[in-house]
Amino acid sequence: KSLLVSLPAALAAVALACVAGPAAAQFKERNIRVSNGVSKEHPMGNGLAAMGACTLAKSGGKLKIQPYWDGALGNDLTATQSVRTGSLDMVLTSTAPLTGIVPALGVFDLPFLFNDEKEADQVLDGKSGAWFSDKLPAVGVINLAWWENGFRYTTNSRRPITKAEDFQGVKMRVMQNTIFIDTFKELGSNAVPLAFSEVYSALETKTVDGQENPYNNIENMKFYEVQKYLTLTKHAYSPTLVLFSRKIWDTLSPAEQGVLKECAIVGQAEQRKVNREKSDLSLANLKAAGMQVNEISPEETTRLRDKLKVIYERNAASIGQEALDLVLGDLKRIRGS
Ligand code: TF8
Repeated sequence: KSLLVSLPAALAAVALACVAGPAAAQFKERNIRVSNGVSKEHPMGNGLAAMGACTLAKSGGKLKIQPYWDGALGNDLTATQSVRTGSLDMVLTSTAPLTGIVPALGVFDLPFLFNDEKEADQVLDGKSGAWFSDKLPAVGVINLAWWENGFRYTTNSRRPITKAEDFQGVKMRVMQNTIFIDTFKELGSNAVPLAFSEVYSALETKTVDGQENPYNNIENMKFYEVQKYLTLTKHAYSPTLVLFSRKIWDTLSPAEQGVLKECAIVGQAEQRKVNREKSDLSLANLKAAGMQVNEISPEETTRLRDKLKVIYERNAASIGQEALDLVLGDLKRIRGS
């Protein structure tokens, strides 16, 4: 009896789906909530706007992206934990705060790993990047694409940093990451791990003297208001993960999953483009805001690189030889050396 009753209903649903086109059957009305640690003016906003326009267009207006800013839904690590439990759909986060969950990601925190964005894109968008993304479903997240936080530069309120020794005694805020702590301790600074949302007040109250971040973040968070010196160390490159909750992902239709992956790549192109265009503009704005900016000479950079080679050896075990060999092997091939 029940089968007889439900059969016409099922047929009607199928008929409706056919009449309403694929969108009706394969896309439900969804509002994807995305956590960001930065403010909406940051290029992450451009990436999410492009991604959202794409998901709306490809889902008949049903798949919406809804960004949250300024760490309103948590910092990189706590928001990622919410994504893992399925209480939050998505987070844009640096890899560094996640090395407690996936130690292999620590390879990206090694000082002076990448020389430029081209190398970073080739490694992240190639088989190495895929290898890291493939490790993430096991910890409850899907990496939809690699976006860009960017190359990191050093600010402080004490003195111009022109050589390795100038770090000595400087209290440097670092991300909550053992390799960044190790690196800045090796330089003689007192490394203080803090979540991104706590950095401005720690600088303002002189709890720490300095921090390091891409220009876009230094400007976006107005660190120039509480930091006098900016040194163009370019000492590390932070990738951004676009993490989707696996618990929620597994409830999506193949069409919804496909659109999210496709549109995250559309967002990647826009976010990297704007991130890089704005990076030069941010540096100019930081100078205009009164920061005293200095380069590090090539000789000094070589001294820094040599001094920090020990970080690779000391952290190889925690990163894992396979991750190290993958990325360093990729770079050898890319550089032809
Ligand atoms: C840091 C990171 C953060 C980014 C951002 C929240 O210094 O660079 O700014 O992960 O997305 O904590």
